[in-house]
Amino acid sequence: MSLKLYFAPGACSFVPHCMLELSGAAFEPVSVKLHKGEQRSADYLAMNPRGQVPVLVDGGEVITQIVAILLHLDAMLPQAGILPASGLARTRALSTLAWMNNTVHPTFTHVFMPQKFTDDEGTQKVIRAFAANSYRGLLGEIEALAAQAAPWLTGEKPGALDAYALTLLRWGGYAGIDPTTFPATWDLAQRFAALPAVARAVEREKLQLNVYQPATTA
Ligand SMILES: N[C@@H](CCC(=O)N[C@@H](CS)C(=O)NCC(=O)O)C(=O)O
Repeated sequence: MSLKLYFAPGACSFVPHCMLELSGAAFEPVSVKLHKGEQRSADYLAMNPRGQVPVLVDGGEVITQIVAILLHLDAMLPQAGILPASGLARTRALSTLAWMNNTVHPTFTHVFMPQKFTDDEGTQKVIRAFAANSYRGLLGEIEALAAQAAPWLTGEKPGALDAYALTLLRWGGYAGIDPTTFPATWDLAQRFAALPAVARAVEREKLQLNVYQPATTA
């Protein structure tokens, strides 16, 4: 088994990055600097024409999309506890994972990269403000889930949903949202980041958990 993970510090690739660390599997982490446009280099596009992270390379197979990567890792490394193994617990976890990936995550993309949705700078500002407000509501939904965590979002074992919740809450800081205003999610994120395996991913990505900066008034 040869596994290579292309990740970008602070990006959604943190989710599979943590899962690989939690699993204990050997893998080669490859950092892609999105702010330098490395995802658009000819070599990277030859591997992933969509120019995004994460990419998992398993032997000769290039796998993109967080949900597919997580399901692939979960099948290969069942002891890691990426998702509940079976039954309704698995169905519910997949439902939340899909929602995080197809709703919460793209809402943040409208805050962080409004230029992907319009060339017009004025409209970009409107999109950013509208999406930041929607994003706050979505973090509220995650907060309700975190308030029920026992002790993790999918039960006794830390898994993919905890890593995604941390990532999404952390991104909120860039949308002007103080993570401590979601106390259950903030507590979950801090506990998750403190796990030794996760701490290795945090260290490799040089992540600061709370990136919120209050608006300064002149
Ligand atoms: N649906 C994709 C989303 C991946 C995604 O949005 N990746 C972002 C980082 S969080 C990215 O690579 N952005 C760089 C770009 O679009 O230029 C997945 O689930 O993997």
